Amino acid sequence: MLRNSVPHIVWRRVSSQRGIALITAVLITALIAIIAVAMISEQQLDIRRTGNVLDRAQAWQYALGMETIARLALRKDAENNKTDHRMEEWNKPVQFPAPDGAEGDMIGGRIEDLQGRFNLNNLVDEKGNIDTQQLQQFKRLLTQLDLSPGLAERVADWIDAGSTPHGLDGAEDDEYTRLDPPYRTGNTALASPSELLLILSKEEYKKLAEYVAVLPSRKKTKININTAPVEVLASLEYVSAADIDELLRQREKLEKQNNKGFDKIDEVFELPAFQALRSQHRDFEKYFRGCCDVTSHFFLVTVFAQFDKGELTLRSVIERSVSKEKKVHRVTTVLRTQGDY
Ligand SMILES: [Ca+2]
Ligand SMILES: [Ca+2]
Repeated sequence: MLRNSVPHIVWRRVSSQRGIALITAVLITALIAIIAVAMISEQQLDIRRTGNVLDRAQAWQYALGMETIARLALRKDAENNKTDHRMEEWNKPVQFPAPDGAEGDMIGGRIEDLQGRFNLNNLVDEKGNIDTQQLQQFKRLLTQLDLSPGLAERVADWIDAGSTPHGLDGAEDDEYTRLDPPYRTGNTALASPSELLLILSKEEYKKLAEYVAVLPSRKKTKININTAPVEVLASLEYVSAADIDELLRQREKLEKQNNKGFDKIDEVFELPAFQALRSQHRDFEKYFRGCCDVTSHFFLVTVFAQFDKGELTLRSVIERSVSKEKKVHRVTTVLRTQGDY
């Protein structure tokens, strides 16, 4: 009996060991499979991520290329003529399929004249003091847009060097440091109109944004009467709504019949309404010549680029200047942002 039972016990032990080995093998296989699946998923994510980064990099290069094309167009324009108006080539938006891109990949852009807008940095002079004439003009623009004229004082206080609130509606550090989170006024020129979000409400900013610019110029910049919208033109001093209507009618006539704008400021004074203004107000002509022009030096280039899953919007402020010898036109990018201008 004893002799016979020994192989049986050995066989049972061997059989149970084989069972454990089998389960272990199955477990290891399952584990390897899980790890392999996890590795493949991670790898696919990496490939996707890298693809997105490459698509975005490609879109960025396209956008920079478009910005360069815009700069060249602006330089060519300056070499060809001395005025800037809405019928010119640079004012036509462009859009075309991305070269070497897949279906749906595209690139587009447009150039806007920033001197058709009110320059917020004009509110303060080179010494850091508020320019009251510009402040009044900004108040009139705000009124045109159904916004409180008092906002002008808040913006001027943000830019001016002083720390005493201007007028009844001004605001300096005292007000902003009480906010949560607290912050302080810039007390210097604005770098972008989106800084207004620290001073105004979102709704106020949205209403105002397309009518204002922030130009990096030490000198007071002028408004281009060939490109400015009615709201900006109506913010000028002395003029009535009827005067601006007459100016705009003449501008439209020049655009439609002659494919151009005003060649000189003098042409405006030939309009009956402006002849009357000149005889009614002794300072009018000097004032108008001092703040209006028919040419521009600052432009906003907005580029949209889409390359597969990478897409972006690039906004660049371009300054166009002429060398002292008045021979070389310099066109430089002074600000580049992928957010709001
Ligand atoms: Ca031009
Ligand atoms: Ca201030």
